[in-house]
Amino acid sequence: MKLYYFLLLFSWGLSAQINVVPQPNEVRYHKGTCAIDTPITYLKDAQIAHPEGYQLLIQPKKIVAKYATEAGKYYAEQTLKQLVFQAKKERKQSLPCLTITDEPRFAYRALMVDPARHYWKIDDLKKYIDVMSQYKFNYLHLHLNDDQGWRIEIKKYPKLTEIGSKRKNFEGSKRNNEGFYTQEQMKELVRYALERNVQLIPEFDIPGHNDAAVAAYPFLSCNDTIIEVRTTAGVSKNLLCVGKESVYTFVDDVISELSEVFPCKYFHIGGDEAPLDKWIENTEVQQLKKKLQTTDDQQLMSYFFKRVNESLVKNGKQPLIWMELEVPTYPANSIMFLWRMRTTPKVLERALKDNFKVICSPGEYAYFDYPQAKDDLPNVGWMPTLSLQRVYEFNPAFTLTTEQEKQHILGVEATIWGESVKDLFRAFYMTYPRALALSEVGWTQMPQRSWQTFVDRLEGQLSYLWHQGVNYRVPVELAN
Ligand code: TNX
Repeated sequence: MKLYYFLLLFSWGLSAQINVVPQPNEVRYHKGTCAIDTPITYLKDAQIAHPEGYQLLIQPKKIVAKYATEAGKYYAEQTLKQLVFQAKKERKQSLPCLTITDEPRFAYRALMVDPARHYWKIDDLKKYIDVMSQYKFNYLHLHLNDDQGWRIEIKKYPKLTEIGSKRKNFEGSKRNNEGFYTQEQMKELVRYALERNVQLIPEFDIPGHNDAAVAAYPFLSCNDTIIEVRTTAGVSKNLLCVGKESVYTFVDDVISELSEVFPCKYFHIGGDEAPLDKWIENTEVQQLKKKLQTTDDQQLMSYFFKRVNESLVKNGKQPLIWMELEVPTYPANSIMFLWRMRTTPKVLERALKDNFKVICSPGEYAYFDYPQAKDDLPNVGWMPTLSLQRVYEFNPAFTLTTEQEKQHILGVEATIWGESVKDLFRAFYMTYPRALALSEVGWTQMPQRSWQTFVDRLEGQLSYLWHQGVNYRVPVELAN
């Protein structure tokens, strides 16, 4: 024990630890310091094997950033910016000499926002991207439609936005109940994000969560149901109808238009929380079941996604899906989201058996719409608490042991569901500091991760956010 303290003090005295989030995977400290206005030499270097990898060399008279692609260059800059901020905060004129050799643990590191539940202005999405990209997140998943709103222009179906983007007050609140993005605005946002190494992934959530689309075009539902855009949270039964050819034409049209707007190869098609009641009682669906020679209603979901996937493949896209364990099969090229609480072992077992890749977004670690402490916001009765420490403890490899098994994990994503996230101010509050922990979950190898050093770096990072005008929750429980 004593030796441990001695070593700790000794190493602290030798070189104060740098404060970078996510923690770089290799840091070697050298003697000496380097003035913070020293010019930077940028070197494209084929030796850097990982497309997002970089090397940052800080030497007494020069700073060199080496990278293989623009992504690596951007990340070298983000690391350096944090080092300079830390030095200035500590009122130092110099940086410690060191060599950082860094690359991500996972290829996919994402956040999801939900402008369907509460509309976000484009400028707010830009601000959100600015901040996340500093922490080396490389995908922003946009949940663009839900029962409570349709948010993207589709030229062939103008009522989606004329009708579907407006609703009465949501659970009594008057805030951000209306709005949508034109395709031109979204294309500009795509470019803006790419400059920060963030790819935008559209989500067209089907067949469930579609009250807004059905309100605009009743033919999309099984019984041509007349409804309004939903004004409460919860799960709706007005699914897009699996038994109508006109639905597949609609889906194909929407996918084709969105594929033009979003160049990313990934395309999220939802798949969550689809109660089949209205399918089961519909005569057209019953005929379809006969044709498919099945008595299992969930085979209808498999059939639906098989058809939808034809549109995706045609447009050069690969499906991302909120996996539901009761759905017997999904298209072979799908990437499945692990999201429901208490389903991790079963989803992993199926990933190994059916050989699909997984994005880990489990409720236990990655639902950032949940409060960060007991009695904190949002005060919604059913939500469990998701603390900063718990997010930090997340290891997306779970129980997988061999390298071959671990290959199934593509990465991580936190979801900021929008029912109680009414604006950017609240979204930042829910996201930070938990996204700092998640950035390390996605980027840093396990041996380099430590809750204790994360806590030590937290104050400096919160100050970095503060200087950018970013709202966050102060983790008061760590103050003792
Ligand atoms: C479930 S998670 C949903 C969302 C809600 C969320 C609230 C998922 C794929 N579906 O529609 O916003 O719970 O936590």
